[in-house]
Amino acid sequence: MEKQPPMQDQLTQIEKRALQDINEARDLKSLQEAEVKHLGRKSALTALMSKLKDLSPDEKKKIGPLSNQIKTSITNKFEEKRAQLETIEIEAKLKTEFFDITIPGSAREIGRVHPLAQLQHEVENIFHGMGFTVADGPEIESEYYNFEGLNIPADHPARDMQDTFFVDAKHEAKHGRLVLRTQTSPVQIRTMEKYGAPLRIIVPGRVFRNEATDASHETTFHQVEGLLIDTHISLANLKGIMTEFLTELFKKEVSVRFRPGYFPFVEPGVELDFSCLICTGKGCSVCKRTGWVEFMGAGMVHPNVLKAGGIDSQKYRGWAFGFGLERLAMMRYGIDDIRLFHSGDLRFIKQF
Ligand code: FA5
Repeated sequence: MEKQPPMQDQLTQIEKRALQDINEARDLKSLQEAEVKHLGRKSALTALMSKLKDLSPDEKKKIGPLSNQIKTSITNKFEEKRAQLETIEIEAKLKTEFFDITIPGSAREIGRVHPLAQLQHEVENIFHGMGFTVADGPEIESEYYNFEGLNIPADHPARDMQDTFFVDAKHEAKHGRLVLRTQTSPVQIRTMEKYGAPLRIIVPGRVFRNEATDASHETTFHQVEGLLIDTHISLANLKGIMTEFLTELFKKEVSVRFRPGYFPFVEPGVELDFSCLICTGKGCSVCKRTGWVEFMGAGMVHPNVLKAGGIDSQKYRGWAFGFGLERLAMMRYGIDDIRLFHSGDLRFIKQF
């Protein structure tokens, strides 16, 4: 049988081979294999240590601690190398994998309510608090509801006041041609037909006019219609309601005034102005030095309109109004161009 070198030399050899394998291991898998080979149950080191018990006490004293020291040293080297390889493998993975956990997350943008919608909700809340119901109607409307029912016959010059988009549909509506509604007033007749009197509604909604656009005119904009029908109603009620509404909206004392105005569906018709909030009535560029801001058209509902809505004009009276939501938002937020609202420009929208 071949004579074994002394145990001390065997241990030095074992350590040398183990360190060489550790050095050469290029990945965690080969390192793991080397670890089994050099520290596992079938390793030369384990075999050698199992023979320690057969040694003489003197040799045991020498070889025992030495073998433990070598085992610890090899174990530590494996640990060191494992840590190194793990770092290398993670870095390699991060380079090739799609998901890099070290990149800071991209914040999710939170949307916000459009300024017109915000204002519309406020308007609805205030009127709701005064007993008004929110109603709506179709944006594609018949000529009857948009004009005739509102006391504007086909040959009436008032048709020219609201340039109209006609819908090129083959199907003829029951009440004349189809139009994009030019105002929210057709909903007056629709709600009268549906609910009768008494009635207390507001109608916020989109309307369309075939007009050239500029800083204060859009082809698509929003109106808020108001209609109150009951037995003892006068313009004094309208003045009170609008003073309350504007004071609540602007959180400031606001007064209103009437001027004569013409709309075929009201008699008498008025224009309602409110006191300028910028100069509180003294006169500034916003109110064109008048101290008053033009706000809306209104008036007592014409008996022909009550009749069209199926309401007894001998028993009931009422008033109606209509204002532009964009123009109100412009005053409220100091916006100088109406075209910004529908521009889709996020720099504008994000300011609200
Ligand atoms: C009307 O549309 C009437 N239906 C209002 C009314 C209702 C009167 C009930 C009496 C009784 P007018 O055309 O003035 O009226 O429009 C009402 C408001 O819509 C205006 O005061 C203005 O604020 C807004 N407006 C009108 N045209 C445009 C436009 N091209 N762009 C933006 N806003 C507009």
